[in-house]
Amino acid sequence: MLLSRKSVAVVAISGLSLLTFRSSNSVEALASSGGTARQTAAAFSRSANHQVGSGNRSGHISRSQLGEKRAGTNPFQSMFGDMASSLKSTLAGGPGGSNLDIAALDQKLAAALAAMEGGSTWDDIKSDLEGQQSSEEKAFRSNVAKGIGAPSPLNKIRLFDESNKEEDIRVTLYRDHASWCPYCQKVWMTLEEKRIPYKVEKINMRCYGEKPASFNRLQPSGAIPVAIIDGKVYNQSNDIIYTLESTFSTPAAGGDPDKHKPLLPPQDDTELRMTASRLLKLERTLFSAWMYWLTGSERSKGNFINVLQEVEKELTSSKGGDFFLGPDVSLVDFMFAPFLERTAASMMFFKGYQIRVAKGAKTEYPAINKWFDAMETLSSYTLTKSDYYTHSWDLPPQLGGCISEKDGEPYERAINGEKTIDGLRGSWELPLERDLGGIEPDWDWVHGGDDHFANREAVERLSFNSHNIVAFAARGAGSRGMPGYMAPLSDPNAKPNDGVKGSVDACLRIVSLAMLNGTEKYSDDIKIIVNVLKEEGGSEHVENVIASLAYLRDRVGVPRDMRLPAARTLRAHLNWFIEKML
Ligand SMILES: N[C@@H](CCC(=O)N[C@@H](CS)C(=O)NCC(=O)O)C(=O)O
Repeated sequence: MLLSRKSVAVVAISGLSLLTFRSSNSVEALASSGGTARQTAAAFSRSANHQVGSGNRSGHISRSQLGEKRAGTNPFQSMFGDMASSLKSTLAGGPGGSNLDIAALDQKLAAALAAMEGGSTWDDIKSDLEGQQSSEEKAFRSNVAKGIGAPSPLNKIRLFDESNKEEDIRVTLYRDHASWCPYCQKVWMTLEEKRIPYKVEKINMRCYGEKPASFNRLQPSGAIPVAIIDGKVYNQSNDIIYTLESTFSTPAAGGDPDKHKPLLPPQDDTELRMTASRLLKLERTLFSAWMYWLTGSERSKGNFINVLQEVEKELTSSKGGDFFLGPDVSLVDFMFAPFLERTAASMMFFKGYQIRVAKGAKTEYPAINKWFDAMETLSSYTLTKSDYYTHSWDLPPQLGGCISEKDGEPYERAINGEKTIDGLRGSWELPLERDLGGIEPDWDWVHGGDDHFANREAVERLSFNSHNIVAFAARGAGSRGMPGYMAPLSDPNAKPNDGVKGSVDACLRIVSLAMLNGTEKYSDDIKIIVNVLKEEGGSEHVENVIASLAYLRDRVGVPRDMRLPAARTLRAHLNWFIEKML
């Protein structure tokens, strides 16, 4: 039985459509764009050896250690660990193993599903969903394909509105598949905020895959982002951003006032331009201070706090608004955003140091909190925004490891879905605590008074691509791929366990229906399905189904697959089903 317990190497999912990642050799750390930070990043770069099996260098955590660590904190693992013996003894023996008649089991499942009131095929689920969706939600896929309406990480093309034509697009952005790269994020936000039409090419980071030869020819270092603007290749994020700013800086007369809006103060506002340039230096200083503490010891904490307080001071003195340069968002905010976001997530998880708090909670950083609130009013930001869980698992493979301190442990458990901060129950358990118990305030920006939107978003992603998602989840009970990858949640070469697919499909249908109509409504149906799984499948099969659901749950990435509230509700509903099988 292959649980993800030891083999945390698995594959990431893109828009819950499967990617085929390939092997990786080494990777640069989150390199910086200049000054002290460049030296810092280069040092991290050297310490980051992303070959699988590489040892523990400079105190960094090796990939296998990361795997162990994930195993130790994995909510399923702890649940399973606690209950493994009872699972074995209470499950009806059943045929199990290689004698299992999968066709007969799948037939029984199909009969049980067919008997469900209201229908339970994926088509039934889609029409149920459609009956609940707003007109904007209904238009989601067609808008994504056309590149209009609300932005999505799934966009391959972005026109904003139908007045822009595909043949007139002047910019192609190469950014990473998993939406992990902070340098890509700042370019992505700039394009969105300035409403510059663009195309997207998605490229693997080395910690989870290989890059196509065509990309390596364009960018021999392999680093992302790269952009082609009016036929010219730019391969540094800041060069891309400044070229976008200078090339697309005049708002169209009489048209959309945000189109090509300037994101830097006018030339003649020397004072504000000087402030901007001081702040850009501060951003790199913060980056260095963050890197030193994150990948090092508590000795670097004092310096980090000093720099963060300086950022707080700058934001407090910003005139007339909550952004760095006042009431309007600027490039300064976009330079800070990817790093402040990762800083808030990683300092909580690895160090137990809280920067972002829930609304109304006490904080030493009120201006930074207001800045986050202001950023979350922008679709250009919320589009690209990740969650603490995703960051906590994407940073170590990019950096060659992060160092955990004892104070971080309760937060790490909560972010990993293991236990709420009060330790009383699972943090990925229904009903979900708001703001992850005050650790990760992240609901208001998508709430809009409609709490159910997150469930609909998760069901949309599952039902649109259910076939591939089932196959993906079945890797949790399959075999690990060779070669492996530095990113502990990625393994493009993993093989699914075909025998589990029919059962996983059945579970995901119930999970989707429960997200649409409430778990209560399915309390009898879930018993029937679980009974079939246990009686026809036996204990080994049930373990495989559990492993598959847990595998999927742990690999829902934000923003790549869905927004945070949707990811949280999906993770919790998968746990709801898992618990019923234990
Ligand atoms: N100075 C570059 C840094 C870019 C960079 O370090 N990118 C990283 C990802 S965050 C990269 O592409 N690393 C190689 C890889 O992961 O494949 C810029 O500002 O664009």
